[in-house]
Amino acid sequence: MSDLLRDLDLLASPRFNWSRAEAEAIYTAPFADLIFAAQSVHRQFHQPNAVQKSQLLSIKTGGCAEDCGYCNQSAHFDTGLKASKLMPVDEVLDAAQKAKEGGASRFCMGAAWRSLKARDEDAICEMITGVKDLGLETCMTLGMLEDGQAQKLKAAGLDYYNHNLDTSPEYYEKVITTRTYQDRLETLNKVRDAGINICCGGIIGMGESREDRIGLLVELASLEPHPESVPMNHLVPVGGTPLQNVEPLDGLEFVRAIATARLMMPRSVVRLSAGREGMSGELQALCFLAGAGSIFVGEELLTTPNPALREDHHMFAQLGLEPMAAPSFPAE
Ligand code: SAM
Ligand code: DTB
Ligand code: SF4
Repeated sequence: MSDLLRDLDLLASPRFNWSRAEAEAIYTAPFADLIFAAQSVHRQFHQPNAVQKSQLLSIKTGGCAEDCGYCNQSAHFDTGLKASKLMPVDEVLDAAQKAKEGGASRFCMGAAWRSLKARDEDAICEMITGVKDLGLETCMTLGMLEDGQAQKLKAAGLDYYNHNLDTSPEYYEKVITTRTYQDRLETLNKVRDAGINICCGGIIGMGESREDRIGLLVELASLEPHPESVPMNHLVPVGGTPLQNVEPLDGLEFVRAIATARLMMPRSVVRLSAGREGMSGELQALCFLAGAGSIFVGEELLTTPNPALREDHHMFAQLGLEPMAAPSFPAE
């Protein structure tokens, strides 16, 4: 067993100075050693049989100025998606109410924007306050933020801001050319400074190398403090995007990435995010064993399909999982 995996007490204290060699030693460990260590650390800080449920809504769909090579919503690619304007606040609140009735405890609203414009701030803040008043946690993902905008979102009641690093710095420029890694880090700093919880993760299965996956995990674990929420998305291949025909990834690579995230960021909630529609129940069970503590529920993610509620209900029953009422982030 790798020395790094042997000392479970050491692994339980958050570190922000992981080297790629250390991350690689964890990621490539014998599978049973990796899962044993991930489960052991998971059980110190998280409920082993509870999974938090979030629901997504695309509040502004398509026509995005960015060229993210995986995305259904970029105006640079012809994916056949119909673009629409920002949704009216009352429709967003109706959808949030339904998400709550379906068992979600957090409502995540996503806009296909490069950045949040001043003219949309008031409507976005009304959505946040309205969703919060329904008794749901709130999450927004709106692209880059200018100085002062994060404070406005916080004042409206925003709990989480999602802004992903997506992949390693080297692979990033092969997938996205219209913004930089540094742009992402700057927005994350603004969110952190405003006192909003950070939801930051990436996408696995975009044709990146194992080293890129490890590079992403090192970048995420270098954020200090660690992101409270770390979404691990499996690429949902979308016709018309540059990544539509990417070679499918072995499912165990995804499980290794989740387990390594769990071990490098022990107190964060690691989220089994996009891509569940293409996964077997067994693969999802391995992701939970590896330390995933949260999923998206509802038949749609932002623009692509997600398993039906009844399928997830069945999976929870099979695995003896309970929905987590209030997601937790253990104090340092
Ligand atoms: N426009 C904002 C941004 O990029 O930050 C917010 C919305 S964007 C759709 C949110 C995240 O969804 C992306 O950062 C990416 O990680 C994920 N995502 C988008 N398309 C995906 C796909 N086809 N498969 C997996 N994840 C995807
Ligand atoms: C995240 O990391 N995954 C979610 C959420 N943050 C916004 C989005 C997944 C999108 C999957 C592709 C789609 O449905 O358009
Ligand atoms: Fe736009 Fe976000 Fe899609 Fe990139 S991931 S094209 S920024 S909606």
